[in-house]
Amino acid sequence: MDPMTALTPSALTAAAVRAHLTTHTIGRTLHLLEETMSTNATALALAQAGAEHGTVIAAETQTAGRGRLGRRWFSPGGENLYCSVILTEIPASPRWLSWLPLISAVAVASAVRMSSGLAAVLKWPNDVLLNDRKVGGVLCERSGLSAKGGVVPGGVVIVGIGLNVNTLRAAFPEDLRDLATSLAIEAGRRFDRAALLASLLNALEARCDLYADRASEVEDEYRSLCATVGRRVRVELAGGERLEGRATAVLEDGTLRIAGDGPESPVLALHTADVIHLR
Ligand code: BT5
Repeated sequence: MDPMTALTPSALTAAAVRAHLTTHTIGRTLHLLEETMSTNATALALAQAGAEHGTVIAAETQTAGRGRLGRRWFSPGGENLYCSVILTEIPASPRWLSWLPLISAVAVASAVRMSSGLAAVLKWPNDVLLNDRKVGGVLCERSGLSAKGGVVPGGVVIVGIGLNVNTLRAAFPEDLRDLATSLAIEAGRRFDRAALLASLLNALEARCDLYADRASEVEDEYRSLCATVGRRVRVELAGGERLEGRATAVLEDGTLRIAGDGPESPVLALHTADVIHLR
């Protein structure tokens, strides 16, 4: 049988996800939607209405899936994972807040590795790559409001994860065809999305728990998965300015250190930026 058709794409069901879930909180309340504009927007609204820590919203398709900095996330129906995790109980420390997107990317890469055996790596800050193409992305959004409109410690953080699972090359829009990939494209077979979603949530809870006890272990796991360090990169800075140089380290606050080319060039620590890996 053709491995691409061996597993008929099936709808995500809560029962199928739960069968693989080993978490205590994340995903124990799970809302599966047929369609929404953005699971992050839905999750923010639910969080403000009092949804509990660990609640997960996943959708078969998004009509306005969002990326960082106002960009869009291509979200075709029935093939991939689009999910958002509501976190209300994370410490309000700057270290947690700046590392959470990176920790989440570690969880995605580790779930991909465990489920497929493919060597997922990270591009700073939180792109998940297979063979230099983007297979997943993370968008963390914060709101300082609790159900009653008061500020809660650390507020609410939504961890939004998009992972291309079964989309085939021809189904990507032309502008993404050379930049994006999916597990199916890389592995030559389809994947069970329910098992993958559970594995992703299991990995996220494990990393958050470990971060609470031994933060530097998870930070080092990020560094070991991050393919940006040591690479030559081009950076698009705010205001459209560009810099070329070498990424030398991910620092304690999660920023990326870049040494610009040439003796006069600056050494920068980037908080948010788009980094392009150069050959
Ligand atoms: C991200 O943004 O990578 C974060 C994406 C997070 C999406 C999830 S889906 C569930 C949750 N709900 C939401 O509404 N969002 C989250 P960024 O680093 O800005 O990357 C966006 C860029 O990636 C786009 O400008 C495209 O170039 C590219 N892109 C868009 N869709 C893609 C896809 N499906 N696969 C790979 N690359 C894509």
